[in-house]
Amino acid sequence: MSPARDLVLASGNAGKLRELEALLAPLGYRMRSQVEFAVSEAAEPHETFVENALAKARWAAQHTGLPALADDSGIVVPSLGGAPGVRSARYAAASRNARPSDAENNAMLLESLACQADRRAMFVCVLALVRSAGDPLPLIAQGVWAGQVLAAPQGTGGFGYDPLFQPDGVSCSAAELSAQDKNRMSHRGLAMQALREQLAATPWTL
Ligand code: ITT
Repeated sequence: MSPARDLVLASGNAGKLRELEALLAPLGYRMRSQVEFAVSEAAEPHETFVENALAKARWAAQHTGLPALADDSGIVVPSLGGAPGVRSARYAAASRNARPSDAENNAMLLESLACQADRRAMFVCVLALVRSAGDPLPLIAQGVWAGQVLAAPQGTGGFGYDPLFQPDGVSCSAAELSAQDKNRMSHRGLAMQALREQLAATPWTL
């Protein structure tokens, strides 16, 4: 049996890390958080999820010398022109360096939608996997989970905007789903499934 390969998870978000670890467990990597290596937060200056995911993966690979997986994700609301989008983590930020709480971001989203009849939304996740900081062929996978923004938060599970998101075909919020059900349906679960297919198809493994 080959020894487990180390893979750095390029995220400081505890909710994401929990979900990614469960989704990656069957792949047999030894997962190491970038926090273990004291990697600082990467800059996320880009307007697209894919560019930010790649920037975060490269940053973690550069600072650890290991293959790295990053997740850039957020909630996209078409009637708000795509906001909060790539700025989901900092939607309610009063200043450039502020990191609002999930409750503050949720309150801001409800306020933004107060006069909108169209509450359709989608969670988006882009995963970027690099074998090294200079990898010329990163693996990129995307998942989209469609639903609606609820009128008030519901449930205590998950993280981020989960209490406000009712997925299509489900009669509760994402925060009321079990961790297993969320991972099976979610943007992150779908992106991971696509990434697994790419990993299985590439002759250039980690
Ligand atoms: P890292 O960059 O360190 O991974 P982050 O929280 O800054 O952590 P993002 O820039 O990708 O990550 O922002 C993602 C935000 O989108 C996150 O903070 C949540 O507010 C929201 N989000 C993403 N996935 C979510 C999910 O599954 N459920 C609820 N909210 C989610």
